[in-house]
Amino acid sequence: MIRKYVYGNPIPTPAVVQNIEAEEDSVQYLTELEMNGKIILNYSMENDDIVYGLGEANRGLNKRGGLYRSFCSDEPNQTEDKQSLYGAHNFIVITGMISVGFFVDCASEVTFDIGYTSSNILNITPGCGDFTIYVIEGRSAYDIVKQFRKLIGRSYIAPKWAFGYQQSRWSYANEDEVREVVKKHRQNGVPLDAVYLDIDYMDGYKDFTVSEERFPAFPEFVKEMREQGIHLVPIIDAGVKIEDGYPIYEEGRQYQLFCKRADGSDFVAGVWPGKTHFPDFMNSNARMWFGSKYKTFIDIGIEGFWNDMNEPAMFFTPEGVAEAKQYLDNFDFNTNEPWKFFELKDKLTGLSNRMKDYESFFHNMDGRIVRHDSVHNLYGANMTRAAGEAFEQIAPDKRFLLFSRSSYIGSHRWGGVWTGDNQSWWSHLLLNIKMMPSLNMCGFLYTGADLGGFGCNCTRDLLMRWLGFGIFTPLMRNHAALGTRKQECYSFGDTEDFRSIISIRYSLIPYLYSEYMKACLNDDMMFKPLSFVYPSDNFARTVEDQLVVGESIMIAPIYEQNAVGRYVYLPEDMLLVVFKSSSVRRYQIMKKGMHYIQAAVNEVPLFVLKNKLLPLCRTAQSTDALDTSMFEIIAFTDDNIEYMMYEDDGISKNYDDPAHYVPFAIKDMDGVFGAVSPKKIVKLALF
Ligand code: MIG
Repeated sequence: MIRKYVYGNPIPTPAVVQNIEAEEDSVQYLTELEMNGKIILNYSMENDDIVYGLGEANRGLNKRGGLYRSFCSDEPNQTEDKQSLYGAHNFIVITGMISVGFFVDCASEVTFDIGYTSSNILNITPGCGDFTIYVIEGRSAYDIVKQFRKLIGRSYIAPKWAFGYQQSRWSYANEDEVREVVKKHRQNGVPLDAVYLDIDYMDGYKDFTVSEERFPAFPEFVKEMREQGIHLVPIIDAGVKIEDGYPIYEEGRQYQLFCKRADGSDFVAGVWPGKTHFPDFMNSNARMWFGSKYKTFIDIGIEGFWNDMNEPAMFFTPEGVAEAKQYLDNFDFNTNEPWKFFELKDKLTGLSNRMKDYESFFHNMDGRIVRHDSVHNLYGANMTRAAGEAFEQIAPDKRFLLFSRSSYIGSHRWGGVWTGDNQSWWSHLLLNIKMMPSLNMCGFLYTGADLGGFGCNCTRDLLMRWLGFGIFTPLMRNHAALGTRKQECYSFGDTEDFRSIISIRYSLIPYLYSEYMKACLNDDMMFKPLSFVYPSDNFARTVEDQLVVGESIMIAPIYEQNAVGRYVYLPEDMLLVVFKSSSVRRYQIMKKGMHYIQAAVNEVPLFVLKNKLLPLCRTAQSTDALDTSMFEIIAFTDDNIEYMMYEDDGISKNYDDPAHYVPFAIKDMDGVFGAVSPKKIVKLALF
């Protein structure tokens, strides 16, 4: 049951697809308070209520005890105290004696004080008086999530090749560096499907251009890479360089498609290209115009993009610099107030992403002029939408890879997200694990983190453990920042262990892709907290570092340095499978309860659920080369069971064809259990 309540005159967002009549009476479950002219929606939590949600947010799976501010932010230093990351996903579910969900559809900032100020008090404070709130009742947290997912519509569906391993770095400087990356993977037998082009492929950081010097024959190069099973994925930044003669700048100016200052002039911010204008993604003409530019790359065979800097991130504005300069000019070095030093420092370090700058430019939302801060959280989402809608025009029957840094619920229908600038820290591997189900709750299914960590120098053991988790995430991309140690898996000496781990991924792709597709098509989650699958198990409710992935497996990733194993809680009997490589494994049936399991740094454990079946194919060097006519089956059962595998060509869009469902079954055939399927079953490991 979903009820809708409207406050003031909300700015439309793309979040919701169902038409629900607004209620006349006051909101259920929440008490309205007012402080400093703002409405606070207040809820009293029970001691053992769990609060799930908030998508891409910091801290645990249970969000209690924290203060979160939905305000899309370029936050490269994601320490535990940070309240805002790149997305604004205002959906939470409270579950305990009763379960209830709230979605605050609000284009400006929203804060969630979830027992931070007072342990049992939840306060939701929208930044303005104009918003819509949806109250969702259901039998359980999972039931509420499923209703919510129907409300916000079917998630974006990635092509199957995007389930391959992907390598990125800021930046591979030219053709030869990219060739080298591909060659080293292939030579070492490490599977690979994509290489990313970060900002330096462009000519002067100008969107939709390619540097002649670095990539002198780009269309031919794209082809050359495709012939080796590699997709090139270029980055697209939000800001458009101000440069006479650059067509995108000229057109944007001519047709008034950039964000404007109060005086009507185009707003200016300093980003990678130097001075830039921001396309007005809140405007449908601007979206159409910017979106059409992706065609330049699509025409030469590019099939995937990542959209960056779309919070939007700004290094500085001319106004900000002028203010700082004035402050410096007036600074009294003879001051006997030494704390003035900190003010001075803040003036300079605070030049980026200043609130004052976000309050100084305007959008033209198809006739309605709005100040940026009132729609801040929709900017990146509408950049994703611009690209997604353009792809539908350019090649209506084809899927593209698309993911964004900034997002809002609603943009999950046009693209995925990556979780931005994490660090090569063990704690960020754990954060990656905890974020996956939260992102799934909010509709973001094609998602993943920078494996190995973006900032800081990665180590061999960290990368290996991180990949040991990353082999399960739809986006499996190793990415690292400029200036950090090389992070490709051949950069740490012997590559054999990396080859083994990444090979496991490829043998899992038919299962992972199938579970991903079913989650997309049924508005479901691919990564679930244990409590969603074992709702009556009280201990399972408290487990945050084990996840159920699809219908057949539970994972318990190892995320501690030097660990040779970990404690795992089993809510029922399960089959432990420790992968040493895609084909070398050891098995152990384990009883419900707490266990210590061992898995060396080059091994990956997973658990097959009772009466479930896991299909594995033979590994390959790229998704193109996967042979899905033959399967090995691992099953944990003493009964007849079935698994429905979703399989399609991975690129076209006729998702609902029943021919895409391939049954696998374990059956009693004259007193002997065996596996049957239209596919060839080459091996059966039945427990
Ligand atoms: O200011 O394009 O999050 O993945 O490598 C940094 C360079 C801009 C931030 C992205 C990161 C990317 C980097 N970008």
